[in-house]
Amino acid sequence: TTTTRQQRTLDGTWEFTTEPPNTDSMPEAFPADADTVPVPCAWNALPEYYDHHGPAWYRRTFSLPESESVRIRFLAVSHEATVYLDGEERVEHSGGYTPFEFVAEDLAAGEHELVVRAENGRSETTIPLPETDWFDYGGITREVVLETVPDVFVEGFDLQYDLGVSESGGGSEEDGGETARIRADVHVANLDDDAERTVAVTVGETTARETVTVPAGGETYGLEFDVPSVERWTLEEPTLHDVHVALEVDGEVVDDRRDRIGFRELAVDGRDILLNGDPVDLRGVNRHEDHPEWGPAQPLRIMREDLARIREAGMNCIRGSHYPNHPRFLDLCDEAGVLVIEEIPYWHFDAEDFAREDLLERGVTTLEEMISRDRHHPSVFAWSLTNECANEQEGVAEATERLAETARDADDSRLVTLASYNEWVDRGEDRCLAHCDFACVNGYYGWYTDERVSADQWTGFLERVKADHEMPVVVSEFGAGAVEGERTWERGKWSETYQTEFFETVLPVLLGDDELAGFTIWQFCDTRTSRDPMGRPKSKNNKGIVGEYRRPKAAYGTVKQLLSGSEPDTDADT
Ligand code: ADA
Repeated sequence: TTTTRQQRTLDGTWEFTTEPPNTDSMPEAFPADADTVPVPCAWNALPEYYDHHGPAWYRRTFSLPESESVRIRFLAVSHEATVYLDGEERVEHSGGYTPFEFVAEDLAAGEHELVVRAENGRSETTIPLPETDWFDYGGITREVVLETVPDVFVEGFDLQYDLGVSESGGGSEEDGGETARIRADVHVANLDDDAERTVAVTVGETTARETVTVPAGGETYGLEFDVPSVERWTLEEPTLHDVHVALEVDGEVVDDRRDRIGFRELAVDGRDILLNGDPVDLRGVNRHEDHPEWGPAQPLRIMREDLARIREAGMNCIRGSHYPNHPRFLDLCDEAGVLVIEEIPYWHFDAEDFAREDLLERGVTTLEEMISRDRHHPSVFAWSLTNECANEQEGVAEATERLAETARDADDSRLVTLASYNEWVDRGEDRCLAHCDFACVNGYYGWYTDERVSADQWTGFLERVKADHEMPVVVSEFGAGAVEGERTWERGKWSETYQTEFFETVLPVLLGDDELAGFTIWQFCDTRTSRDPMGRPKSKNNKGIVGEYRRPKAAYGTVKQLLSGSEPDTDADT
């Protein structure tokens, strides 16, 4: 992310204790007999702390060779975090899936102490709420990055673009590529007095510069310029362009940040989701960040392997249920040409929850944090606001509208959606989808019903959804639980054989409906549920088409075969 700053991750061994003398403020002295745990890691993935819910304390030191200002960024701490540097509280954060940071000015040379209070207990004011069908892992679950910063530095930047227009009116595919009209908002921080800097933004081979006087405290600068001959990001050719934002003095780069971007356009038209102007058939899966060994703190190898298996099955889309995934996973999706729906953990909120102004404020903040972190990933094509909330209630619709406006204000280049549930969709009572560009609907016919799965249940459901919602429709969840290895002649509930029958019945209906914009299967792998096991064998949500260790279930082969037997009717990726 930078070429100029000294940067290191504070991964490795941290001291750890779940029994501090005082749970609300920093312990005077860290217990001498404190345990140690690895970072990043979820403590509930360790046998000793498998069931620990509540606060826990982390401590480590780091050294600076000379006096410097440092920026310390936490990619994720689950779920609430308070960070102390040398005994002084520096930052508090709520929400286990979005990053936060602080800058410590002019730290002295020598050793410094970092202490983190993490809390995975949930309450009526946390997002998610206490009850979810995924486990409330606690801890420093993603990397902690420490970097030195000069007095004047790039705090961040937001890039937006329009394709096909240039100031001279030129730019077309015939000319060998389109022109991208860039608008870069560069946020520059200044820890000292007014300072002159040249802000330089480079996209691909094109650089725009502006020399400015940055006032104390900082300022945001908007640069607009054209990049000629860009290639679009498509599913088949997911072209990425480097972005480099630098501050220069006398032509020398004194600070910088880097990222990547992909150029593509999203829209909806009738029942279609359009990628670069062409309808795209979404064929995807829901993926939780979970693994028996690591919980949500997944090594790169697992991310790569999951993505490979998903693509191998013929899928082009992932719903990051139900929270922002690790940004590295999104990087992999950018590179692979896989589309992603990103969601905030508004899971099963009822009307009372939506009525709480403090909770809604938190929801707005979480949504803004997710968009700010991920706005440059071309793979992310939709922001999802909620999952199976009380969408039939009026107050819920108003609050959902506020979330939708937040998403559109922050980023109008992507689509907005939410996942509704078959119950109120069936009754025609969903008041929230009206605020979206396309509908996601979760359906559990053939699972949470007494009847076995049948094609009729699904054709009827699709007809009802389409009759009520004049927009593209994605079936965002459907599936059946199967305990790995359970194969039975009678195809009973919880068997791999019933799960196979389920997909053999439902997938042809979904694939055969030309009006459907797509689907995402529930779910990729088996995952740990919350403490209340919801009557689920092994306290897992067993609807994975692969097991918790990613061994294929029979359904994986069935899905792969059904998807390979029918090509998507899209030319979006050509
Ligand atoms: C819901 C929910 C998922 C999961 C699923 C299930 O649709 O959105 O998180 O709990 O049901 O397996 O029942």
